[in-house]
Amino acid sequence: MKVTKQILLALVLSMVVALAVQAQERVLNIYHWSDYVAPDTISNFEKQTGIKVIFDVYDSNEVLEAKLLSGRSGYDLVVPSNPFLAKQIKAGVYQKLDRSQLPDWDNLNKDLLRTLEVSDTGNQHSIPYMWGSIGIGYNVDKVKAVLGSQPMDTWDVIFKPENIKKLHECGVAILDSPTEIIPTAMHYLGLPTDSENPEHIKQAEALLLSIRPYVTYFHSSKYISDLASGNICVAVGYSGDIYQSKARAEEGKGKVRVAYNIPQEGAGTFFDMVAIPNDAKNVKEAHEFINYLLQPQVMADLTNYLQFPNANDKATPLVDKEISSDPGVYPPAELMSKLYTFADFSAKTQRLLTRSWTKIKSGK
Ligand code: N2P
Repeated sequence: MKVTKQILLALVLSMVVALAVQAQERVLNIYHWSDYVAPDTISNFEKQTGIKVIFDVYDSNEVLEAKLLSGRSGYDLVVPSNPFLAKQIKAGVYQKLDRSQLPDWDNLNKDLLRTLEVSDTGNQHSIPYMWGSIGIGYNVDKVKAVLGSQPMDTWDVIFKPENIKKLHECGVAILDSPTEIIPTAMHYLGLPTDSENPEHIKQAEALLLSIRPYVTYFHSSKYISDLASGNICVAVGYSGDIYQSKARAEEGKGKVRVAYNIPQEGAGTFFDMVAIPNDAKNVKEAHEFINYLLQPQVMADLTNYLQFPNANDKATPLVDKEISSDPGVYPPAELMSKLYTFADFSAKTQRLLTRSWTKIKSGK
């Protein structure tokens, strides 16, 4: 009898301790793009707040969307690109942000916020994280050896079979992203990039099929290291990711020289948006993280490391001059006017794009 009492007491005590620890430990589950934070972004937040961050990554909107629509994602914070955000808001995936928990909201650029209302009316569910373009990254020396004097600031490099055929010798990667690459092909053909006309999608598909034999692979993150190491010589990729590749190449003894161009015909831009799913468990912690992202120094550090522009006005003076004056990162007005955003396609068009993409990838 005595022993049982002692055991019972010990059990109760250990339960109390466990509960106390649990009550103390605040956590935040983030699902974010790969290669999209600076080395100390998360650890600094943890140090400042005592919140433990569980950080998982994806490299495509499609992967994130599948998780979100499957019901319980288990995440407190996610970062879709704006057309996907729009669709997911309509599907009821996100909760409204509580601005009273975001005292630094005013640091955001008001013009950009207005523009982003096309995806999120009143900016009620999201804040912009970073943005960028989809252009051409390349290995300066290898490409010159293969293409000679062919200029690299044009989509002809990719979409003219005679060019890409030569580049195939040293390796070509293209983003595995139907909603971004099919409109890029439509734009090259002079078609509206938000067209839902199946004929237009067919034409883009035909163009992509014509270059398919010369594409080494479709993938949305592998090209960063492959371009840096010289495994491939061209990548149609996200601007900042190509700059990260360039930085990695420079660290690796500087043998590979990587450059990035926004083609002069224009290019697509994406805006990645931070939002809180409806079923998030740690909503207060999610708001704390969003407000942390609104700090000018945090955002400037991110841009300085990742070389994606941000939407925080107060961060701009803190961005390295070398980066803010680079036309591939911050496009000058003339180039800016040729950039377009990707459309929020209807479910029907989305299905057409997915079907088309499967054909393109398999080359049939
Ligand atoms: C980070 C890529 C983020 C840009 N690796 C794509 N939206």
